[in-house]
Amino acid sequence: MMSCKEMIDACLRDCPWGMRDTVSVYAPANIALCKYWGKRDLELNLPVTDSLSISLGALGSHCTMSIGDEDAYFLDGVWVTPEEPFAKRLCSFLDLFRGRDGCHYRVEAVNTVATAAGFASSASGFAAVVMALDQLHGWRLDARTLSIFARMGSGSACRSLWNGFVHWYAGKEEDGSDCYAEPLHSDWKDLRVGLVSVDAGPKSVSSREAMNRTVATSALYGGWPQQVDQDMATLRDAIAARDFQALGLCAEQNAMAMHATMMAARPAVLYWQPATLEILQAVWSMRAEGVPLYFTMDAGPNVKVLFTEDARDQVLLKFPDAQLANPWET
Ligand code: 2P0
Repeated sequence: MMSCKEMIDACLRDCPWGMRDTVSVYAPANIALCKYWGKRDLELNLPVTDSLSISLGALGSHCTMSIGDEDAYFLDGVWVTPEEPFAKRLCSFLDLFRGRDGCHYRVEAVNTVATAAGFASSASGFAAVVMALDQLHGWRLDARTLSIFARMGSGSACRSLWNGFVHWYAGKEEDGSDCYAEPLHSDWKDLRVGLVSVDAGPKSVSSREAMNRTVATSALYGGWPQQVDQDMATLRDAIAARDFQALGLCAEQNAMAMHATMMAARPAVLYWQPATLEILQAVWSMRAEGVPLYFTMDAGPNVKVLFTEDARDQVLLKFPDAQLANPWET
């Protein structure tokens, strides 16, 4: 079994090793329409199944990175102490890249996605760090390799290198060399995502822990890979045909199926709060009244709604505090 470090060293063997002063990059956050839920390799973040996401355009992570005398990390303008979990996780990720001389990095990350509203995205953060490293050192890696590197920071980060729809292939190789994401060509410009916040607080169970516990203990996990195969095909067809009803319904059902697997874990993982359920029911009521609106949910109590631009006013009337994203906005 190959480690992250061995894989990265192999990819960088023939690359130049420059040292630009400072670089600034941006990566969008992404929301899965067909979820990544379960790993076949915990170190390399290799998933059990494919997944498919939509990016959040201008909602994501700006990252300014430079070479320094020692590591220093700032999140939304605030210095992050080395003891904080965020700093530890970022530091061990950067350890994979420091080169022979063991250089140090100053990282300033600013999230435009509402971190304080519980939408903090490790996906856009790790994607931005990988893009910044590539530019800082002048590696000029292809997008596939950048996606593989981002995946090692956080699985869903491999989908955060592009706008629009992105397909992450689970692959079959033990070293993960065929496990990367790719954009899906689509010109569906009026599609929108709204982030509806329920709880800004930290989660009681991390998504990583919830995923691993579900795979290890949930009697319902066995049916998940087959469901994903069907949903991936449905979503790809819906995107090709620009069939919003098919896309929305499939995304909604996929999210519910994922939550069902974790509720059957032992001990159970239940992220929903009373307000979460109220939002789901509000979406169903609006749909019954003829508004084409669907939801998806990740490992947390917040809800994401899917709609097209013509329903914008109705969405904002119902969810005035929703943060809206245009997946193709740069
Ligand atoms: C997703 N989630 O597809 C799924 C759906 C949450 C629910 O990817 O352990 O932070 O870093 O690979 O990417 C969140 O899990 O997990 C996630 P790691 P990650 O968006």
